[in-house]
Amino acid sequence: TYGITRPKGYNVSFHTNPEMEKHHFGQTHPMKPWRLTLTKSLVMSYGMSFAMDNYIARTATYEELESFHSSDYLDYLATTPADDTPRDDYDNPDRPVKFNLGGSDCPLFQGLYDYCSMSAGGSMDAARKICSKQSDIAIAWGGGLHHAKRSEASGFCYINDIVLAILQLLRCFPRVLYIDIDVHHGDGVEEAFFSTDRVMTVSFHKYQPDVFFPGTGGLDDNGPKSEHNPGAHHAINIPLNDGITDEQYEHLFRSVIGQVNERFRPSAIALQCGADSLAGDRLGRFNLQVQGHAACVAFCKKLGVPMIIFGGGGYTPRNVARAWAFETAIAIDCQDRIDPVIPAHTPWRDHFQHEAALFPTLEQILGEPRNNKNTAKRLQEIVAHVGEQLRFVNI
Ligand code: TV1
Ligand code: CA
Ligand code: ZN
Repeated sequence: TYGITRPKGYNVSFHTNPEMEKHHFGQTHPMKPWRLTLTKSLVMSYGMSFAMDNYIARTATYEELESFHSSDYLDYLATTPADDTPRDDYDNPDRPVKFNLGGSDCPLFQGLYDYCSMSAGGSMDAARKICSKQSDIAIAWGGGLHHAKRSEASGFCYINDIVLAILQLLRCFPRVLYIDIDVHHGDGVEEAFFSTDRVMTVSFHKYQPDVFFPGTGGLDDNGPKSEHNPGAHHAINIPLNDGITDEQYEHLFRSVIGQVNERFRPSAIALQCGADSLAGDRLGRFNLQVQGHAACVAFCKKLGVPMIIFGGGGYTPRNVARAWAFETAIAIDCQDRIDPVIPAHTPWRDHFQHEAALFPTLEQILGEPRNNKNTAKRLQEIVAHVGEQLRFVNI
């Protein structure tokens, strides 16, 4: 291995469930749970596991899921056949679409309920390790499913593991900052905490209503401004155009999160690291490299508050794995000690054969660059708007 040792003075935990990775949304569906297998194979072959506490995630119980979701919805979700049931028992095209379950984005597949409970279990375990102070950073790459609503599936998300994890954090921390760098708007998490001032949500995303999913998250959407809503001004949205670069994104992230941190003083951070904001993503439209994406993780870590790191979107599996493995390295502070060449014994190594090197080198670019439609002027306006919103936030 690379002589990777435990970071000094703090503890990182890594929450996975190998059973989760075996599920399929369908042949052509962009969400590929096996990207988690690729990620873990990199993390393990670099020897990073020795520097963390590794846990197999529990499956979340029905009662735990009920802390956010309605029982009507959960009961319907639970009618999907278990992992060991033969396929044609449920694959019925005449089945009505209820709770947005069964369409092309959120298909009903075999073992769906188990898959959801595993994703949620990992995120809730991560939250509990943070609450008990056994971990300072807890990593749950199988979570981050930010679109799920109380009684509705949406955008490949069925159970909102992030909301469930933040509800756990709120038992032990006065204020939680949620940050979302997935290319899509974190609408489900934002909505769940619309009426509390104990959670501030900040999502960076591509914004182009009627064209790009989910179409919400404009600059002026800062939470319902009804008269007695303590949650007003506690939703921050950073709407972006195609092709944003590392340089612009990092600058924006530092300015926005720097200001938010000063004003809101979070006692814990929940960071959704959707990797569909990387260049070359099958669904995303940005030009971020692993460096730019990972710089967000490094910046949050430096704020020095306990943090959960979730996965999320990410539809070019080899890039997802590279980013999440590198971000795991940042969590344990070994990113400078890792050889850029992929270890020969890495399982699934073939998936990375097109890369000269695994870890970021300067000349290494992910995907064809997209035309950059973000002007410096617009990005300045965004930072100024965030400053104005934060003047309403008093802790
Ligand atoms: C099956 C097969 C489903 C191929 C879905 C892309 C597919 C998409 C598919 C797809 C696809 C979306 C919409 C349109 C809403 C619909 C995990 C009015 C090639 C967190 C979810 C994006 C992103 C949903 C999830 C979006 C996340 N884009 N091929 N579906 N209808 N849905 O636009 O934020 O990353 O695209
Ligand atoms: Ca986002
Ligand atoms: Zn996404």
